[in-house]
Amino acid sequence: MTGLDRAFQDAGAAAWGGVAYRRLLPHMAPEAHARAEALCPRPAAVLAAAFPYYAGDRPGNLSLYARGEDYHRVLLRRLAPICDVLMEQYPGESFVPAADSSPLPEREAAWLAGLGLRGRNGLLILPPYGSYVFLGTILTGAPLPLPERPTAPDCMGCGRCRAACPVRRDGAAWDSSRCLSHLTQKKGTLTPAEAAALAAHPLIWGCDLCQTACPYNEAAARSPLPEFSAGCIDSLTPADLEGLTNRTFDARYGQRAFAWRGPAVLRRNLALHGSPPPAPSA
Ligand code: B12
Ligand code: SF4
Ligand code: SF4
Repeated sequence: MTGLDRAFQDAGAAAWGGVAYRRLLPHMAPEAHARAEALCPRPAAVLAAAFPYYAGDRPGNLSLYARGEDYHRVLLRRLAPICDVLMEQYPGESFVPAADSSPLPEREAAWLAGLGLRGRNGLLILPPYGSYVFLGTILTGAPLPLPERPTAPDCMGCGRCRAACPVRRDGAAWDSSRCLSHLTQKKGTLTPAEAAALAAHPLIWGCDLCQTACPYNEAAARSPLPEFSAGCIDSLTPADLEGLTNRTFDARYGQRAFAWRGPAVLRRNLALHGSPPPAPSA
C-alpha cells in the first residue's frame, strides 16, 4: 500500500485514482477550464475519490443523498489531510480539494481514473456501494505519478433507470432542466407543468428514482462514514419549518445538503407535495 493509498483509506474513501488533467479537457467548456486554471495555475492532474453515503432506505420525503451532513462540507474536511500529505511531499505546489461546486467534470474524472462503472442513469457506480457515492477531487499542478488503473466497463445496460424516470427516456435528448432533482431545487415560481411534476413526485428534495431502480443498488452496502450514517433527517414536515426565518433555518439546518436554497423552496415543495409519508414504525 502506498502512502496515498493509506491517506485516502484514512479519509474514508472507498476508492481513489488519478487522471491527467488534459484528458478532462474534452469534457470541459472553456469557462470551466478558465475557472480550473484560476484555482490552480498549470493544472496537470486530478485525483478523484468516492465516498459512500447509503444509510438504508427508510421512508422519507428527502432524497437519500441529503439525509446526512452536507456532503460538500464532509468531503472537503476529509480531503484536507490528503492535501496536507501531498503538500509535504511537493512543497510549493498547490492541491485544491473540491466536491460538487467545482469546474471539474467529476463523474468523468472518477470514471477515467478507474473508480467505477459508467451508469446509464448518468452516475458513477462503485460496487458494492452502487451509485450511492459522492465524488471528491484534488486538482494539482504537481508532477504526480498517477496510479494506472483501467477504466471499468459501462453498467449492464438493463434500462430500468430510464424506465423509472418520468423525464429521461431512451432516444430522447437528456434535458437536465426537466430533472425532478433540479426542479426540487429550483427557486421562484414553477410553471404549471413543473408544479404538476413535483406534486406527483414522492420527494420534496432531490430524486432517487433512477437509482432505486438500478440493480447495482439493490443490496447496496451501507456507508461506514458516521456523517452520512448517523443523525440522518429522513423527512421534513411543515411544522419543522414553521416560524423559521432564513437565519433560524440556517442555524437549525445549515449543515444539511437540502438547506442551500433556504426554507421558501422547501415550503413550496411541501405545499405541492401534500402531507409527508408517515414516520416509520419503531
Ligand atoms: C449540475 C449537476 C446536477 C444537475 C444536472 C445533472 C446532470 N446529469 O448533469 C441536477 C440538479 C439535475 C443534478 C441531479 C443529481 N445529481 Co448532480 N451534479 C451536478 C454537477 C454539479 C455538474 C454535472 C454536469 O456538469 N453536468 C453537465 C452535463 C453535460 O452532463 P450530462 O448531460 O448528465 O452527461 C454528459 C456526461 O456526463 C456523459 N455521461 C452521461 N452519463 C454518464 C455517467 C458517467 C459515470 C460518466 C463518467 C459520464 C456520463 O454524457 C453526457 C454528455 O457529455 C455534478 C458535480 C460536478 N462538478 O461534476 C453533480 C453530480 C453529478 N451530482 C451528483 C448527484 C448525487 C446527483 C443526484 C443523484 C442527486 C439526487 N439524488 O437528487 C441527481 C442525479 C441526476 C442524474 N441522474 O444525473 C453526484 C453524482 C455521484 C455519482 N455517483 O456519480 C455529483 C458528481 C456530485 C458529487 N460530487 O458527488 N446534478
Ligand atoms: S433524478 Fe429523477 S428525474 Fe432526474 S434523471 Fe433520475 S429519475 Fe429522472
Ligand atoms: S438501471 Fe440498468 S441501465 Fe440504469 S444504470 Fe443501473 S444497470 Fe445501468
